[in-house]
Amino acid sequence: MAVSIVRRPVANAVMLILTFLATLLFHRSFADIAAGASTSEETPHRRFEYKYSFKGPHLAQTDGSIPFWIHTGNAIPSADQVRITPSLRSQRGSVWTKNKVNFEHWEAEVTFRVSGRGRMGADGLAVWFTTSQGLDGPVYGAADRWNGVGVFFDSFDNDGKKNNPAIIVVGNNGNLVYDHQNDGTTQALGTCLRDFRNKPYPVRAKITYYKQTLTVMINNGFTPDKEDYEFCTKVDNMVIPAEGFFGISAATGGLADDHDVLSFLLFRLTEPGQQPPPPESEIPKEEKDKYQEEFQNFQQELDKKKEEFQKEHPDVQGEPIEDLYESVNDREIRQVFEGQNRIHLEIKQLHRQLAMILDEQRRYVSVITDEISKKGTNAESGQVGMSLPKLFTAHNDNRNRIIISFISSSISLLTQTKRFWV
Ligand SMILES: [Ca+2]
Ligand SMILES: [Ca+2]
Repeated sequence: MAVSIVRRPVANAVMLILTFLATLLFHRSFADIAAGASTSEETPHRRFEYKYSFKGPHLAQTDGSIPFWIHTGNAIPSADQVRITPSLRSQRGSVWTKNKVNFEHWEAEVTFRVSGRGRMGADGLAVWFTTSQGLDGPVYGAADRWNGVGVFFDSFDNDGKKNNPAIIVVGNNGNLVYDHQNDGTTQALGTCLRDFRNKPYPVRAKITYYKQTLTVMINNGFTPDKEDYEFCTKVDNMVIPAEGFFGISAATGGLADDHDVLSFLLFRLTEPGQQPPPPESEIPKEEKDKYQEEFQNFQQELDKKKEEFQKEHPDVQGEPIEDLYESVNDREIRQVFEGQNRIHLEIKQLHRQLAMILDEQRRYVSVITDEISKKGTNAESGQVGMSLPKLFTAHNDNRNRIIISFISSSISLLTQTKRFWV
């Protein structure tokens, strides 16, 4: 089945709007009567599908494979992520579900990092739902002329329009050749500009296909809040193949980024009021035995490490072993954050001090100006100021003006500095 956008005639659109308004009015009055009616009626049922998902901390098995997934090209699975491409030139890699997914509605959550030392990176990362696994090819490391949909995280600005990094949705019925030179803009069904490279926290994409609408939500990786999603784009009336493989691919070019995927979680969505189908049948015995063995090995290894740890650190009791270690990425980010926090605190402190100095300087100026003006008035009225400080005698006037001018210019300088720090 091909991807297509259903175009409705204008008359239908008017009817739809009228129907929508009527429904809305009816719904409102109904809601008024049945106050407190649950909104959960509108929320689809969501079930996690482990056979089409992966995540750490034990993502890859000891033989380097990912349960229920295959990986190709330069992809390197490890315990807590899959490096789809390392940051080397001209790399391509991908991961694909072993089996086809045939859910009518679904939601995929992808957590990833695209990181590189360059101000610009390349080429990008793609999330796929296609009728066959695009194991290798020129479209972000996967095959061209795909049948299905691709959501592309395009880092490199091929057409030089300064509109990358960007996220675009491109559908294909198997005939389209991807327009790389224009960053796919001539074929995009939906797009949004988001800089997803080098973020302090992993970036998250939530791709939902529900009732023929594909929605892309993005968590831009600025906060640790996993649910901090923003709307990116939506494609209505989108028909995608009834069955397909999920995949993630990436490629580098002359410029290169690390493209790391920390997790891919798939959920089956079921319309409210409909019974979700029973979970899929048991996994084959062969695979089950393999996972069981893997699990036992892991358990033994863990017990051994716990024992060793407790022998070496008899004073640390009951602390989970995972919490005592951090990955290289975690450590780098923690160090950067600690450094930035210290700088931030220093700047705040400096800002406070500047504000105090400014305040004090302003008070001096106002006192001196007052005294001078008093002195001027006294001089005019012929009263020689016995009460004025010696500083303000006539021969000091010139010096006072110089002091005021000096303090005023300091104030102006300090104000500018303060603005700069803020
Ligand atoms: Ca591009
Ligand atoms: Ca571009």
